[in-house]
Amino acid sequence: MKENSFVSADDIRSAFSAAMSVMYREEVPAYGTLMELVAKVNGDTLAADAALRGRLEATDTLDRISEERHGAIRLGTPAELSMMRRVFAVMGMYPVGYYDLSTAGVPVHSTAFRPVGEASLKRNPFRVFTSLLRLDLIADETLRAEADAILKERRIFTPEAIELTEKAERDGGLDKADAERFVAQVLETFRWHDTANVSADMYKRLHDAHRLIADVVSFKGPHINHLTPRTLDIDHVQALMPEYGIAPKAVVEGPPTRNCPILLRQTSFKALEEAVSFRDAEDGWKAGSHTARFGEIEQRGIALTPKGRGLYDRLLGDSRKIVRPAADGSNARDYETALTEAFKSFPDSWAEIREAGLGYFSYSLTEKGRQTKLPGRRDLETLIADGLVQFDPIVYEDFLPVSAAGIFQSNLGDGAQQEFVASPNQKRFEADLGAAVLDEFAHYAGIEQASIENCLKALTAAVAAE
Ligand code: OOG
Ligand code: NI
Repeated sequence: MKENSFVSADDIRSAFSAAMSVMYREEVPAYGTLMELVAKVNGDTLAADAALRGRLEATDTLDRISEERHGAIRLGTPAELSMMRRVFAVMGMYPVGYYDLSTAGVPVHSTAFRPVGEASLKRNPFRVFTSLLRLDLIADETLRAEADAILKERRIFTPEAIELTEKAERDGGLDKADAERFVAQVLETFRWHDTANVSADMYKRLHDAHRLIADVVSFKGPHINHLTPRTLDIDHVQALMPEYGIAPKAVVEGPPTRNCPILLRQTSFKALEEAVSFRDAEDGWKAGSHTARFGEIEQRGIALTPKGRGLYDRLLGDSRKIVRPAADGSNARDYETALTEAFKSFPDSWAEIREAGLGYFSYSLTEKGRQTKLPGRRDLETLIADGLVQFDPIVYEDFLPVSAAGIFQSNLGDGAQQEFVASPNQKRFEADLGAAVLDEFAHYAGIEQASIENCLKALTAAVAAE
């Protein structure tokens, strides 16, 4: 096969996220409503803020501003996870970061499959937050063995999806016809099934162990449980949700509203109760319901260094010691006040954030810098002070475990909180995945360092070129 006939991984990912969006809007009409609300608020925000519009025009693709940025699935077995890794690789999505949710009472650990290069992120940043169920955290040994046996029986990938993944691995890509088939076949894995794999009795036992265990074990596949478009004003969308007939979760997860946005803010509408059928003894079906699927929105800010992240975690912890957000929203205002108060000690200008070493920045030459030739290397701070080099925040492309736990919890039904013996287990996760996850901090540090090197090289290369 001619190499130049391959569709790029970025294009396959874009086609996949578009197809998933269409499918999910059909499956969950409230999600379509959320998309409309997001598009409207983004439009209003841009109309009211010419400076923001100008900035986004320069750095983003404005017509795709309201598109999905991520989704999430929950897998049941190591084999499912490692196959999923190979499928996502065909779409240019690689595992970044390790998230242990057991500390927050959710029996899973996770990674985010996402594009990593700047060009790929710009083309389409779609990621999938992918969790693996921790059966080892089910205390009841009989139930654990039963759940394991049920999961081992199911096949979440169509034979054609597996064949096409193998073909892409063998040949180094897929041509147009194969790429289209690949997207359609992989979409099947994410589809909702309203007929369960188990009896109503088994569902109840799994559900009693943890609602999430029931969600993973009871169905034929890892239905996409939410999609998440980008909003330019998360507080506004959160406030407007009720008017649009959708019930928001109690509080926005992550940092408070700030001048200089940091990390990631996210909120969701609560998962819907949906009709499902369970198997009964006579090979018939018994009516029931299941709650799993919702819609979310996100707004991203600067990626923080380990020092910045440490400060973020501490301040978030401090505010939650004062007010723990209740699931029913009764103390939402108090929580917001405590959060805003706590984050007053997090610098709120790019210059201060940079000087304190709290965030990652991308450095580039100013107009003056482009016209300057230097005889030798000078240190970065002098170049900035002399107006030769400027800096822009690097956007955080990953997730936050405390926020993720909040999103999980609000969608598992209020009051479903359970305690587990916390045991982070990255090595085991990576063995199950069949690969190491990329370290997010090292990744951002690498982008920052490369931008500094480019500036220094360009400034001295000007002399060499004389
Ligand atoms: C995943 C929740 C995590 C996020 O945005 O933090 C997540 C799930 O509910 O399966 O998507
Ligand atoms: Ni999410």
